[in-house]
Amino acid sequence: MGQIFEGAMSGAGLKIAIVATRWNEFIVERLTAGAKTALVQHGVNEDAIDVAMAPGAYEVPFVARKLAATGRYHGVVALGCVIRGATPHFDYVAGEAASGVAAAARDTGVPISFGVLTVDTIEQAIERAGTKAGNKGCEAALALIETITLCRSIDRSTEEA
Ligand code: INI
Repeated sequence: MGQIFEGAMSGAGLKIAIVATRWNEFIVERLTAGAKTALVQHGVNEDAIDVAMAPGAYEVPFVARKLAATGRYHGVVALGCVIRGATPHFDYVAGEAASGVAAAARDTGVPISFGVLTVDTIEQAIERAGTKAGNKGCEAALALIETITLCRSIDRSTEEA
């Protein structure tokens, strides 16, 4: 049987950056708090978490890429909240946030998790920012730890081979 690679949920020793937006700050500050709590609960030192404030979700990929490219972080958590309005603006901003974050992670080789809410209403945003549908900032932080440690496990097996 082949090998199974898995992440571990330990963030001890990790250095993490969070990029969060000023847009919809009421929601995004809750996502940021959720992400920080999850990271610390899983062993990341509070002093090892840096936060960069981007204007809006459209700028998140650019800032995430910048943080990743410094080489100072094991991973980046991207947080924001795009709420659908009456115009197609939502689709451009939300689309760029999602594809831009994915491209930044691919191009830099640094894991970047996606905790940008894309919702129709403010109520849906509140539900996902620490109320009845959980906290997507927390989920993004956990996904990041899992991805970082999964990559380490793959790297270790390559070194052993
Ligand atoms: N930015 C957001 O983060 N959320 C939104 O809901 C939003 N809306 O609705 O427009 C938004 N727009 C700003 C955008 O992200 C850029 O900051 C702006 O276009 C300047 O580049």
